[in-house]
Amino acid sequence: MSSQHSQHDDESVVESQSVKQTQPSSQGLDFGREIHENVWGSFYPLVKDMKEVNLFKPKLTYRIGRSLHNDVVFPGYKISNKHAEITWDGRETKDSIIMLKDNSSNGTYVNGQRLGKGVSRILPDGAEVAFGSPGPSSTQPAEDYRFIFRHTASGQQREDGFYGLYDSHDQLGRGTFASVVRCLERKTGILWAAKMFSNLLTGGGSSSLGSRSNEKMVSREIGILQTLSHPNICFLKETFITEERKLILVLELIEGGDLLEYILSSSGVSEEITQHITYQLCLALSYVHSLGITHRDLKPENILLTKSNPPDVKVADFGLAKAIDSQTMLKTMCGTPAYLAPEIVMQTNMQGYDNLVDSWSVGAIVFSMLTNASPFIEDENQPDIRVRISTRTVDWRILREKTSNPMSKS
Ligand code: PIT
Repeated sequence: MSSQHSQHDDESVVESQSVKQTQPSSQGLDFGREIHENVWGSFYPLVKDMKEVNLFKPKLTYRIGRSLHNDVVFPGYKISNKHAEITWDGRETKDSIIMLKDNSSNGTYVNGQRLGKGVSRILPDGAEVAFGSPGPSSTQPAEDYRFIFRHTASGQQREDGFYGLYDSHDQLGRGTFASVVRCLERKTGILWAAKMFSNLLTGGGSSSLGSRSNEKMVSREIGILQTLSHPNICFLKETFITEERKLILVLELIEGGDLLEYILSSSGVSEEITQHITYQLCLALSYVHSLGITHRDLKPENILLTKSNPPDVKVADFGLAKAIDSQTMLKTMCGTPAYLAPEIVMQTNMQGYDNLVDSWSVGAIVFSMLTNASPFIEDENQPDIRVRISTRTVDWRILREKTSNPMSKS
């Protein structure tokens, strides 16, 4: 166990005698990486300062609960005396099965789903298990008994590469080319976001996706992303290409959702917070522009927010748009690309626009924050998206109505 997880060992998790006897004496083990051959399963806490729980062979069933009669004791007030039971079928093969049984009043949750009192289910490798409540409580942060379960019964360590180094979890978002999932770095216990591309490197046909040159462009772009270091830009930690030639980016985990959700959830953003967000957005843009990088696809969905109040901005999806030509971009767009500058839509090759397109997007985004609406009046019946974007006009009335600036009122 790593030192950062060792502070509250005795209070938070009391393990049975058998656990203590068989636990390897080297407690400086990498978090979750070195799987001891006597361990058939491990619970890795999602909260810092909580100790991991290892389940040792040959004991097949571990009882979990508040009372000291259990093999694993969680002293939380939402934890039942006899909360749950976990059982390994004793097989040392890859297809061995581990069952989790819920005996509790407040619930045992697997990947957010409550099992129900008396109900057992197979516990897969990498599942998130929560005891007592599905997520952290805002009033009782110490009452967070959420873990990632690793099924290690076969004693096999996973290969290196993304799936060897990380456990992937719940989905954070889904786009046209990729989905983003929360993941746990086994070595450190740090949570990250993994953006998994479906076919960016392997797609084929007439589209520009999937060609070798496209792959090169993506790699070059990733190289740029890795050099970016700014508090308002989502940090790219590392990248992987899987055997199926799928691209995975490991990114800073930002848990406050995106700006689109934020605007919609509060039906628009106050001027004060709009100012706060816009300022940070401009800091990020000024930084990347100074490095000769243009985002080109800025929109509220690509602006991630931290959970703080007011939220801080982390711009995401830098540069990947470059790997996809404008034709493909237009084809894959849903609805109206309100934040896209007309010169991007009108251009026929990849040249001819610059950093100003990001400024255009900032304007449209500010408008959306203040009004909870798109800035443009456009012909919804116009089938050609190029004509539609280049002929639309700005609906200033709605901005005048919503903002408090007396100068803007007519
Ligand atoms: C998160 C949460 C989330 C999405 C992302 C990160 C994505 C970040 C990102 C994606 C990119 C890129 C830079 C950052 O180039 O829902 O923590 O393609």
